[in-house]
Amino acid sequence: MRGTSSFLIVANRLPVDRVGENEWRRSPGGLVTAIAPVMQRRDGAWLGWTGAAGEELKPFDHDGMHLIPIPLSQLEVELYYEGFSNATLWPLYHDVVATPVYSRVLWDAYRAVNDRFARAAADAAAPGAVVWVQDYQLQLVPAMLRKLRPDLKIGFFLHIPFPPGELFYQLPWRNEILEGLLGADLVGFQRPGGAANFLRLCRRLLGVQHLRNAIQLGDRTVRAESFPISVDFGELDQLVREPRIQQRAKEIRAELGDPEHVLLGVDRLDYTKGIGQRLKAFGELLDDGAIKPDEAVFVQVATPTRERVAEYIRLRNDIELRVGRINGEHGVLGRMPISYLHQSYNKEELAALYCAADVMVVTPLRDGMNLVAKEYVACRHDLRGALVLSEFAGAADELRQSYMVNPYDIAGMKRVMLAAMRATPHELARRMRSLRRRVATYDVDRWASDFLAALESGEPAAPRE
Ligand code: GDG
Repeated sequence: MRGTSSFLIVANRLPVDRVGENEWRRSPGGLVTAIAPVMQRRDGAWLGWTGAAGEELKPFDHDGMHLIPIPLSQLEVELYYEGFSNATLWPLYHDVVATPVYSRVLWDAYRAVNDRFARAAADAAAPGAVVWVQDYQLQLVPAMLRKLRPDLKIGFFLHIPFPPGELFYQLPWRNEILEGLLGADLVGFQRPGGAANFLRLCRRLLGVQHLRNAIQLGDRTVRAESFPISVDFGELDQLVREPRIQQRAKEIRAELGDPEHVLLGVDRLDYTKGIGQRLKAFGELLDDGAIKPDEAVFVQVATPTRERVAEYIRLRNDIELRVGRINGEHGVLGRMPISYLHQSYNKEELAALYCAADVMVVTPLRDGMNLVAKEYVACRHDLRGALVLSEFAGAADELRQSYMVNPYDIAGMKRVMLAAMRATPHELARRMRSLRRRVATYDVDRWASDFLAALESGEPAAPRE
């Protein structure tokens, strides 16, 4: 059977969220924004799960996109999604900052679900179609799909880091994962280091040689390259120029008691994000008297995520204990030094928060890219605001003019946070101007078009400055 779509995205989730019985809203996030126009131009389709277990839906159209739901049972959600994806691969690929779970039951479910995605893609794709598979939940799909449909052009992009051999070797199914990825014509990573790890592991574990970034497999060439993802700079830049957003930013500062310094963290509540480390550093600055409780407020938005996975339940308890201690020790009636919000916000409120923050604190222990850092930069046309950024975020490769920190070094983080708070407007503007130039040039559109151009031409991607 052959389908009719000449461009397919295959991702764990569909790019929509349910808002009513049968009503959908486009999910927030750059990936959809970047890809939607390509979908509309090329008669494209998007395959993915709706997010509800046990739901079987027919394909439907939304917002000019053709959506093909892939069903997952409750048990598959537990084994494939919460299990192998988020309790095995996620910690393994993020420096084992939590201990990965290795279980054959989880692996079997991962393989079965990948197979379902591959079959659905094989059915939907027109002859010679371009298929772009997304992320760590679907690493077996490229090879499974190639077996069913050798006529397709298959790309794969990994949104999270790809680990070095020292860590990847732990995985009992390490060869299967590499073979799965090698089904693609182009395997994309956030950083050059990810591509290098992948090529080296293919050589060591599978014995396939590479010449620069290319592996020759019979008559097929597989390329591995980096394509750092980005944000929709234009959209954010325009949004924050609206008076209602600026007004809201002022209100936020007033609601916080108009402190001299507003520090901000925005993350999914994930153990890779270094939330505990940054709060520890802030708490110690208060303990030391380096900052006075009425001088600074730290706003930490910690969006709920993966709430049924054991490590996330533990993390939430740890963070909330820490926040409680710091606020208990340094708060005064009606004024707390940390404003902790375990909630999700809409795009406008998030943009207003970015505008209200003097210091954006992004301190992951390991992160594929980190879009929050780039969003903050895109929101600061006023050239004020400092970005404190972990050297372990993919974004650190590009955002060289940020205040760089090692999140494991609490003393170093304290020093840099203070320096960011005390920087002169001139210094802030100098850094922010350079950061903005980078994010404006390499936005998410550029990411998608660079990847697709490299996939379709079979040529190496154009070098960046
Ligand atoms: C993975 C990789 C890589 C957060 N809270 C709210 C909200 N967000 C948005 C942010 C940002 C996105 O979620 C988070 O993206 P990150 O890049 O920071 O992190 P991950 O979720 O871990 O993403 C990462 C990314 O994939 C892309 O390849 O950069 O390294 O781990 O856009 O703004 N959005 C809204 N309300 C919230 O409360 N609307």
